[in-house]
Amino acid sequence: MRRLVIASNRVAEPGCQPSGGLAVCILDALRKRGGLWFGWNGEVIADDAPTSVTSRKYDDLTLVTMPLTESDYKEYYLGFSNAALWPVHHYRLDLARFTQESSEGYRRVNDRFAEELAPLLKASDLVWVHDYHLVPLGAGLRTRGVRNAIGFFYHIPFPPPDVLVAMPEHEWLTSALVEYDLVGFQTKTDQANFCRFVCDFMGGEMAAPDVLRVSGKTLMASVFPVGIDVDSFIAMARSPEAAKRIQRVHRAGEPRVHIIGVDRLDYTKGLPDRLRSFKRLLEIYPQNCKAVTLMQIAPPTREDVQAYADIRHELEALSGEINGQFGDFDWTPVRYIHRNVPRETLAALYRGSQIGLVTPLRDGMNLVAKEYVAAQNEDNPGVLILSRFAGASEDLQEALIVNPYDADEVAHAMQRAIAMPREERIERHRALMARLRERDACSWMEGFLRALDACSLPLAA
Ligand code: GDG
Repeated sequence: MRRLVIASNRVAEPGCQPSGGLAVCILDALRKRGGLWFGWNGEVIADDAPTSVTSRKYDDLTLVTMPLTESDYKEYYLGFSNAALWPVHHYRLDLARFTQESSEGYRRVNDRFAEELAPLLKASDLVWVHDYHLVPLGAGLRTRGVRNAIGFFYHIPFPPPDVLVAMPEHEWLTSALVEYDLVGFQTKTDQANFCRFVCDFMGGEMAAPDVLRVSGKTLMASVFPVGIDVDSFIAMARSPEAAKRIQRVHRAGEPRVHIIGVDRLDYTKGLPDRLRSFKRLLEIYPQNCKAVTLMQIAPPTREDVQAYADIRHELEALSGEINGQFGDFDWTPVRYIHRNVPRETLAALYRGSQIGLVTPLRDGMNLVAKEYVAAQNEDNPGVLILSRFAGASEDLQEALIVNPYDADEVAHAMQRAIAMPREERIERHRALMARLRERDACSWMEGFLRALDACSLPLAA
């Protein structure tokens, strides 16, 4: 079996409990195959400090990490990655900030990563690069003579060509992208946007389904929807500790219906729109007053980027407004928690909530939707309300699919979920669970690696 080399912006610590099914799966695969995980260690050091690489071995797994300097952090991470690429890829040109400085920082860090990673590679390694921070890493490895099969996975959406071309660096970025042997996407829409860009703007052509020919090269562009580690989530949600947590939240006299939202506090997640929809629920269906509570968990993220500070203020104002207008001494309509909550608590909160409200304005996949489904009691499951703009909606069609921009539509969906008979909830949940199992975290990983393996030259016997 070929050794697996993973490069991602951040590297998870094998000692600590990884925060997502994805990290668990990557670590698992790396341990099984033996492998190397390369990326930023999360540290930010002074500009004049040496940026040395640290290598640590855990049996067959090697973690190779390096810090970022203050300028790297500002220009590569906060700047180009999170204030330019992230909004553009989520169709938010209005929030994108392009500066010469940040694009240079992005090139510099990717170049440094390529310089450090290239000498660590063996000829037979499979190299898998993750996400928008590291688009040019593959091209950087190629210029350093690396001929291995290199794959790239886009965790976020790939925008339509008309949106992408508004980004000053789009030609450079896409010419780096086609240096990969395999580019993976979450959905057919993302894949189609990419293929359309390559054909209409780069003079490429579709040589076969999923196969592109451009600038004398051939590459695969395929769909691999990310999944979750279903069984570990079920186990967490069914544990006796989870049952105790649910009981604590559902104290006697508390509302009958609990709605839950869990999202990093990011403008792509549609949180203000979600609160406005909840407000509409209380206005259109006043019988829900004192009977329904929305718990929104929104841990802080990228707070040094202005757009994130703005969304926080908007959300605090909106939840205050709703609680002020509708709340009573014995009922708080919105419970807003701006903190990171332990994963086990999340699983319990999902299970104890009759509605999972997942309404991003644009999302690559959205794992919360899948976690909510996995955590439900199959004999009396809750209802998932899911935005049509989350990648997960391509698969999870048995959810109540909504347009998150239409507050009334989402309010009606909440009312429908509140009134939904148990048999219908069970039927929908069963179908959703089957899809979750069909496409879980490990099958995502294995599917991508199989396709990447097929791009490699045969191993010598
Ligand atoms: C990107 C793409 C794509 C959230 N709050 C807490 C917490 N979480 C966990 C959730 C879930 C994860 O974070 C969030 O995953 P999402 O998929 O919803 O969103 P992004 O972070 O934007 O991820 C996305 C994903 O990559 C994978 O490819 O699906 O579209 O944007 O697992 O449970 N976990 C804990 N405390 C919290 O407060 N412990």
